[in-house]
Amino acid sequence: MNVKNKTPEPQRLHIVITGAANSGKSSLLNALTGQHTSVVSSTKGTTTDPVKKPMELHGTGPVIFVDTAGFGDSTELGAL
Ligand SMILES: Nc1nc2c(ncn2[C@@H]2O[C@H](COP(=O)(O)OP(=O)(O)O)[C@@H](O)[C@H]2O)c(=O)[nH]1
Ligand SMILES: [Mg+2]
Repeated sequence: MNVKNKTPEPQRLHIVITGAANSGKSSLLNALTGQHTSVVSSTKGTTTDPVKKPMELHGTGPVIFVDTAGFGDSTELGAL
């Protein structure tokens, strides 16, 4: 782990991606990080638990992106 990644999670600016199910939240996270951080699927409810990705933002410093399940998931898994 390099020095930049040593900032503990509570001290990082949290940037949370929220919105309706299937609206492209996970796609946005992957675009922002340039990595396949979160699974993208046309199936609602693919993201269940929050997916966290620590990053260093130029001009901002240590942040953590959080991808969420979102709202309006009417599937059986969403109900859980
Ligand atoms: N047309 C279009 N489809 C998108 C876009 N972003 C994501 N998708 C598609 O929308 C579906 C849901 O994307 P996903 O990122 O998993 O949404 P999430 O449920 O909000 O995380 C997938 O089939 C993606 O390929 C976009 O900007 N345009
Ligand atoms: Mg998702």
